[in-house]
Amino acid sequence: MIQKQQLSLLNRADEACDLLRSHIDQQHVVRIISHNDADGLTSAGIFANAIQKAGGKFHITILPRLRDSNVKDLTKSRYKLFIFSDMGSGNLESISKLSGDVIIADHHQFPDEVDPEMQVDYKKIVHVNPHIFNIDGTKEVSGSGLSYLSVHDYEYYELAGLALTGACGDMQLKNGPTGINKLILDEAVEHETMTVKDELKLAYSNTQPLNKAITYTYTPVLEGLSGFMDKSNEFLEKHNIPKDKLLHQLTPEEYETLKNELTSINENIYGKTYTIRNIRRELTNVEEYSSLLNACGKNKEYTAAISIELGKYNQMEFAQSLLTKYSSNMQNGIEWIKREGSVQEENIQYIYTEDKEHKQVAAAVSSIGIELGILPDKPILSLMKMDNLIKVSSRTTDNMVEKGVNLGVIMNQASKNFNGIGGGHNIAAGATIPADQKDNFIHLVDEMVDYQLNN
Ligand SMILES: [Mn+2]
Repeated sequence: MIQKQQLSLLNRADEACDLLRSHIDQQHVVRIISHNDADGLTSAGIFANAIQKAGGKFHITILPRLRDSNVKDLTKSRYKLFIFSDMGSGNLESISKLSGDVIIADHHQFPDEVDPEMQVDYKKIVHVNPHIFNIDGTKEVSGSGLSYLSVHDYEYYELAGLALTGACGDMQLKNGPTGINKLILDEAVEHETMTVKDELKLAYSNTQPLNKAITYTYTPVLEGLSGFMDKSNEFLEKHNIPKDKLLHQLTPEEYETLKNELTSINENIYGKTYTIRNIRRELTNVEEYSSLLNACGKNKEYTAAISIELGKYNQMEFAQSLLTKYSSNMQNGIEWIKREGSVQEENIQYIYTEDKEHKQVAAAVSSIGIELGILPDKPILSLMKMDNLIKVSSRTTDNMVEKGVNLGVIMNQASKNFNGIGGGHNIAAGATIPADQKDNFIHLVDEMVDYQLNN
C-alpha cells in the first residue's frame, strides 16, 4: 500500500520524468553529476540507461563530493538540463544559479536554513528528496531509488535492479527493504526483472571460490571463519566440500551440508537475497554488484562502472580484478586490526593510518572489527592522513545509537571547532580536519560522546 507522503514523492519524481522527457525530445545532451560510491554510480547508471533507451544523449561526471565550486564551474556550460543524483540537496543555492533546468535526486538531509522548494523564474528546478515529504532518506530510499523514480514513467522496470543495488551499497537492505525500496522491489518482482529467494548469503559468491567467499563474509559474521582463510579451508575440507568451487557449482548434497553447517554457526547466513534477472551472473546479486561498483569507485575507475551498468562488458574483467584487489585489501585490513587493535580513549576508540591500502578499507574494517569482537563496542574513529589534512570516518553500532550516540552531530560540531567540515548519519559520519589538530579532535569527540551518553 502506498502512503500519502510516498505518493507526494512519486508525483514529484514524475515531474522530474516529464522534464527529462521534454529535454530528450528536444535532443538536448543531459548533464549528469553523481557521487562516486555504489549508490551514486547506480544513480548515474539509471539515468544514463533511461536516456539511452529513450534515444537521448548524456554526459556524466562522477565526484567524491559536490562542492559549490564544482557547481560554479558548470555555470559556464550551455547544457539545457542538469541532473544531480545522490548529491545536490546541500548545494541548492549555487545550483539555482545554473542556466539550465535542474533535476536533483538526492536522499541526503538539506540544511535547515534552505528552502527545498526554491525556484527561479527562468527555469525549472525539480527537487526529488524524501525529506521534503517527511520520508526517511537514511533507510527507506537511496539516491538510486530516487533516480529510478525519476525515470519511472518510461516503465524501464529492468533498471530496478540498479536501484536496489544502490540501496544495498548505502546499507539500506540490512534488515530487508522497507518503504520506497520495498515498493520498487515488489514492482520489479511483479514485472519479473528481479527475484527474491532464500539463499546462503556468502560474499562474492558468484565470482569467488568458496574458501574466499566464506572468509570474506562479514554480514553476518561467521564466527571462527570470517576473516580466517586457513580456518575456512579446514572447515570445507572437514565437510568434504571442494574449496575451489563457486557456490552455484555445488551438488545439491554439498549445498545442503554447507547450509546446515553454516547456519549452525550463524542462522542469519541463510535468508533473503535480491537477484537481478536477465543479466550476467557476476551481476545478479545486488550485494556483489554493489561491491563491484564500490571497488571501481574507490579506484576512480568510473568509466568501467558506468559502462558495465550500461551493459557493455569490455571492462568487466578489469572491474573484477579491482574487486579482487579490494577484497584482499579488506583481508589485510582485518589482519592489521587483529594485530594492532585500536587505541582506547574513555568513551571512544580510534585507528590511525598513513598507508594507502589501509586507508581504502579503514572505515569498513573498523566496524567489522567491532562485529567480530576484536574491538570493543565503543564508537570508533578511523583517521586517515592525507597531506596536511586528516580524513575521519566514524562508525558505531545500533546499540550505542540507542544509548544516545549521534555521530553525525558530533562530526559536524567537533570538526567546526577546528575549522574542519563534517556530518552524516547517527550511526556513521565523517569529517575532515587539519592534521595538526588530530589529538585535540579525538579528545573533543571523546568528551562529546561522554556527554551524549550521560544526558
Ligand atoms: Mn547515497
